[in-house]
Amino acid sequence: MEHLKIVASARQLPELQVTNQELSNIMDTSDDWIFSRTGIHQRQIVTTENTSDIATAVAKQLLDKSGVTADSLDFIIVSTMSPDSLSPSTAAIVQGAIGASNAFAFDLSAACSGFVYGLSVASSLLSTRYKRGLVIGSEVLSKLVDWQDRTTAVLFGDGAAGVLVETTTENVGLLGEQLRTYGDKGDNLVAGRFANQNPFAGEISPVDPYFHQNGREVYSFATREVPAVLQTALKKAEIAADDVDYYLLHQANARIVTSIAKRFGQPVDKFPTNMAENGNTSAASIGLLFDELIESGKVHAGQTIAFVGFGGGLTVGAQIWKI
Ligand code: 4VN
Repeated sequence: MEHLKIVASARQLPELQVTNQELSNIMDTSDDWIFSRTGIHQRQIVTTENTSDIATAVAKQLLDKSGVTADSLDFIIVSTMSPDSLSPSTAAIVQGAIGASNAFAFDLSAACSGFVYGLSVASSLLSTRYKRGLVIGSEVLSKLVDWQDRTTAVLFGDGAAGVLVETTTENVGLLGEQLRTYGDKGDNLVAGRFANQNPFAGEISPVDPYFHQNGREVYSFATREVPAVLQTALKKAEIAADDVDYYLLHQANARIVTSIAKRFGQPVDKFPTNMAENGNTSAASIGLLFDELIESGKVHAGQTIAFVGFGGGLTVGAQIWKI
């Protein structure tokens, strides 16, 4: 039987690092205020790149690391809530930039769950007629942030990360998953509401390009929903919570990760974090964390790893992988 293998991972962060201290020079905030509430010390912010640029850098690294050619790719999925444009999709721009002439490409919009939802779609594609593809989370959230709003501007960072996945006969793969969407709660995390300027349009409200969240609601959604969804994913995978080596959660907030670990009854050191350095990078965060841990050798082949995304939609998704 054919299985699914993560062949390579890669990440790309913009060069400019912006510390909490530096933010406190441009808005009324402080390192202590930000760090105590979120676990974030700094983030990377683009100066010239767009979402497709950092995604393309990840795609090129993935090809280099796995030693495959661009024309051998069957598909490219870019999960993002901050695309360059609605058309062309960010994935299509990446496909053109790397010359993946045999690949179809499309963006996936699932906010902070984008990486997990993207891997789910990839696994379905690979179980039918395709053999190899890229799943990349790429975000330039600094475009969506209201820089006058000190309650949200301090939370986010820009970045991209992804994996090359292909079919294999090795005994690895996606063992189980649970994806859920709660559209009735969607107003708790919004961004990118355009106006309709057509001559027949009445007023469409609310119109607002910027990111807004009801932090308290999203926080309690995450701490309640993630343990439940994770439990179901484990059950489907027929794996005990103790047998998972690491739980790689969306890096929204250090306190959320800690309370999920406690509620789930697993040691906090199985829940590594990197929001201190990267801030919240939405669809890029799990891939960034995965690639850092692969690079350090902490995560390696043979382990059982959980990927857990949660956020805008509201969406949540958990996957159990043998890598
Ligand atoms: C998922 C989550 C969040 C999120 C929610 C709340 C929150 C991030 C609320 C309390 C506040 C500090 C910040 Cl759980 C965001 C996304 C979007 O990627 C996804 N921070 N906080 C405080 O004052 O303590």
